[in-house]
Amino acid sequence: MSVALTPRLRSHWLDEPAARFRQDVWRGLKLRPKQIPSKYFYDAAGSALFDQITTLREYYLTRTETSIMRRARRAMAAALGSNVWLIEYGSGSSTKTRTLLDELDAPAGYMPVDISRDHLRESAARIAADDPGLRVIPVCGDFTRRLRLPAEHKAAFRRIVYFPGSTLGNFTPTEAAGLLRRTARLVGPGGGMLLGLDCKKAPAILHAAYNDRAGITAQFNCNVLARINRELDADFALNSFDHYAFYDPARGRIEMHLVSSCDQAVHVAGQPFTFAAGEPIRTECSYKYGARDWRALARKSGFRIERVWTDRRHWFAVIYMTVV
Ligand code: AVJ
Repeated sequence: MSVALTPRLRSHWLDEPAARFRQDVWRGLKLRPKQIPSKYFYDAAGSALFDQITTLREYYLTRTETSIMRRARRAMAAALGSNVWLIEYGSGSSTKTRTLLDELDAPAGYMPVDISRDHLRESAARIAADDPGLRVIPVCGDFTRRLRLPAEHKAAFRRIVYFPGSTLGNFTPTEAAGLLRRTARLVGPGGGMLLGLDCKKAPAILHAAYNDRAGITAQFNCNVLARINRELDADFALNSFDHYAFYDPARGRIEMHLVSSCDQAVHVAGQPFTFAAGEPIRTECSYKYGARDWRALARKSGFRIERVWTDRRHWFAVIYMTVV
């Protein structure tokens, strides 16, 4: 379905049916360990909590990436070239994007793709209002699946997928390679990808970033249960699940869990699920990348790395790659 907001701002809502959410939760709670896909964090409340996380002292990711974007925006714009169509995955509130869009030479258009509809609508409208010459086509959809994007970008000289925020970290290495291969096919020869990745670093720093003292990350984690209660007619007792997040240096990933504090039964859309005291639900994996990791990933998926921008401490990297 397309909704005309303004002639320049034609939105596409490729929403998943509510049945898919229920199916994913049922399926995940039957796995051992139990799991809930992390993309379901981002309802309105979850997106607001995530925005709050990005301002936390311990959560260095967003701040670091934003400063890399500010410092390197000229070089990035020069590398990307003129008349590009920018497609953004997981655009959220699009603050970093504006830094880039402002610097690009005569961009052909901007297509933000996000699963969180209200967030997307607001940020797309803001960008369109700020830049009256720019075509903005927001697409509400799930880029973890095969997406059929509206065709407008095909008219552009060059397509660039911007995937900031280390959101790729939520994919397993196999899934990440699959997503990049599909992206390479989407942008085609001469197209490119600008990818923001959180780097491997001392486990204590990573640990702190997912265990903030104010407890916002814990709220963000628990919010997915509140969402399931509300949208899937479930009865999770929110205060009987505890936030637990840790870094596994062998796998190079943060894992977030919600751990049941007692033996209990929960119903989700009529289906019962039992939890033993101490049993976890894994709600997120967040992979961290070293140079070797992103080189291997690019090679596997048909990209050539053109440039890498990073901060002084090498805590975060923004990688520009083109299709070979
Ligand atoms: C949006 C996936 C990059 O993994 O750091 C923040 C989400 N989870 N705090 C991340 C998140 C817990 C975030 N990403």
